[in-house]
Amino acid sequence: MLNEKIVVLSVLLMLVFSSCTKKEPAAPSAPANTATPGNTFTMTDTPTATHTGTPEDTHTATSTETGTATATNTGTPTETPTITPTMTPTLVVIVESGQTRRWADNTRACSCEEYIRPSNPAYAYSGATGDGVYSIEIGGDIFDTYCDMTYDNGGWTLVLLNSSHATPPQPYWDQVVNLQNITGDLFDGLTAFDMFLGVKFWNQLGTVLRVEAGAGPASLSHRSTYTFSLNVPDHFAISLSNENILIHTEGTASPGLYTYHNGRRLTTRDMDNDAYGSGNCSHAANNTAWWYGSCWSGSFWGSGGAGGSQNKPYWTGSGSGGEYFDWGAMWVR
Ligand SMILES: [Ca+2]
Ligand SMILES: [Ca+2]
Repeated sequence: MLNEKIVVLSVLLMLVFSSCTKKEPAAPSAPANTATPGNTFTMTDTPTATHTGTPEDTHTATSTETGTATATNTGTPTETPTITPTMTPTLVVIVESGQTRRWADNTRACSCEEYIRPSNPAYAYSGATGDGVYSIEIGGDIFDTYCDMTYDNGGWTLVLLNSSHATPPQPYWDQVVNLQNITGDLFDGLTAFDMFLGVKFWNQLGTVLRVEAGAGPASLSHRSTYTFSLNVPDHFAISLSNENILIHTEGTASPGLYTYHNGRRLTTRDMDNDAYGSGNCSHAANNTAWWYGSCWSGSFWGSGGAGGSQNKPYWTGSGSGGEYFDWGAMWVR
């Protein structure tokens, strides 16, 4: 019974409280904004920017483009080319003055080789060319001598000559070293004088010695060439090598100058540098200067006019058995 009362009471209580707490939602109010969707609005802003900081930016631009540009010109060129004329320089040639030759500007070459093949391109072997007497200047010393401008391309300077038409020079040491020792007439052809050019000049004229002998310059029996030099501090001792026999029509091919006198020192009447222990070989050969040994076999002065030998150029030997000729010469190139 009690339980039934509680249930009833609970139902009543539930009904009472339920009726006072139930609340209906308020009706929605009309929206304040009545804009219709679909309208277009344009907003106009005025942006304001404030830049602060240090405006010292550094910008680096890098280009890495490569390629080849090709252009082809077409049309008619209208430029007129400018032609610069090539000037032909006036070369200094050879002139003959008196009985000798020199350069037209009054200077002189230092050898016959320098005349025919001048190292200075301003000079030319032209004008009064050919075989004959030329003026040579070496270290301020001037002398006239023959140039052979014909044989084997020319350029040969005469340094020693023994012609049968003159007596040999008899130079003292200073003379055979420094001077041009001449007897006879230098300007009357290659058979009219004897000459021993100062040996201090020989090395300046070239490195090849040409030795020849015969009845005359146009009728040779011998001709040979050598690589040569004179040893100045050793009394101008002569040094010959690389023999080349070019003409040999009789007798011995090699001259005594090469087979006997090569390497010997020069001796004069006042300077005994020979290998003869009993005196001066020059005194036995009429004071002629030569590269004496003890004493000679093939001196181009022969006896010099003394003793029993010929006063002529010897190719080899001495005395009556030697091979001698009327004419002998030495040239350097
Ligand atoms: Ca002579
Ligand atoms: Ca001696």
